[in-house]
Amino acid sequence: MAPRVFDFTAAIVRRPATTVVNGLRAVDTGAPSVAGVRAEHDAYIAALGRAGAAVTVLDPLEDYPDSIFVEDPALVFGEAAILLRPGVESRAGEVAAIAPVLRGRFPQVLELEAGYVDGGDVLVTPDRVMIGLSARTDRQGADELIALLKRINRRGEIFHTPEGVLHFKSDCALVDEGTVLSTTRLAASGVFDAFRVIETPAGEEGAANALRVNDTVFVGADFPGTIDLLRREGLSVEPLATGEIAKIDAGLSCMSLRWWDGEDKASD
Ligand code: CIR
Repeated sequence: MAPRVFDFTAAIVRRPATTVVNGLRAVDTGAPSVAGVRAEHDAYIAALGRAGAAVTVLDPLEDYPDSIFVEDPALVFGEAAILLRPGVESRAGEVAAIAPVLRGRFPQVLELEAGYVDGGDVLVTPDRVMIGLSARTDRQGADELIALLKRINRRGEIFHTPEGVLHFKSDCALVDEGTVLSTTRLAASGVFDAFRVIETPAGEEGAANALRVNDTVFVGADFPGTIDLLRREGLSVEPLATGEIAKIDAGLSCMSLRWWDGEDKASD
C-alpha cells in the first residue's frame, strides 16, 4: 500500500536559538521565553518520535530568530525537496542554512528561483498541492512552485489565504485523507468544497494549525473544543503546548519538515 500523505518516517527540526525571543509577530502580546519555547520544542520532538518519525535535530541559528520554523524555507516529499524563497527578508538566509542538509538526504533538490513562497502556505493533499497566496507567498512564486511540482509529477493549485492570516496552514490541516480541520473564515471561501470540513469552534482559530503524523493528530493543548471534536471523529489526538510559540505566530506544522523515507508499505 502506498503511504498516505501524512505517513512520515522522517522529520527535520531545528532547535530554537536564544534570539527566538525576537521572532516575528503580527501583534505583540509579549515575547516568548527561551525556556518556554525550548520546553514546547522538546515535547514536540518527543511526540514526533512517538508517532513514528525518526527526527534529525539541527543546531540553532542565532542569526535567524525564526529558524526554528523549518517548514517555511523548504518543501519536502519522499522523492524530492524544493528550496523555497521565504517572503520576508529576515528569513531569506534560512534557505542556504538548510540546503546542505536537504542535499544530503534527498535524491533530488529543486530550487524556487523567482517570487516568494513560505512552506506554511503549502498544504499537501492526496491529489494536489494547495498553495495559498498570502503576505508571504506571491503569484510569481506560486506559479514557479507549480512548475517545479510538475517536474516531480505533482499537481499544484493556487488559493487565497484570508486577509490578515499569516499562512494558509495557520488556518487548516489535513486530518485524514478526505477531511480538513479549518477555521470558518478559510472554509467560507469554498477552498475545501472537495473535502469534509471540521470547523474550529469560535475562539479556537489557532487550533487549525494542527498536524497529523501517521496515526496521531497533534493539536494545541489550549483548544479543548477542537480536541473534543476530533476525538469524537475517532481520531487519536495528542495535545501539545503551543502557548509560547503562539506569541510569534506559530503552530504545530511550522516546526518540522516531514517525509516518507523508504519503500511503500507492503500490502497485507
Ligand atoms: C514568522 O512570522 O515567520 C514566524 N514568526 C512564524 C512562522 C510560522 N510558520 C508557519 O506557520 N509555517
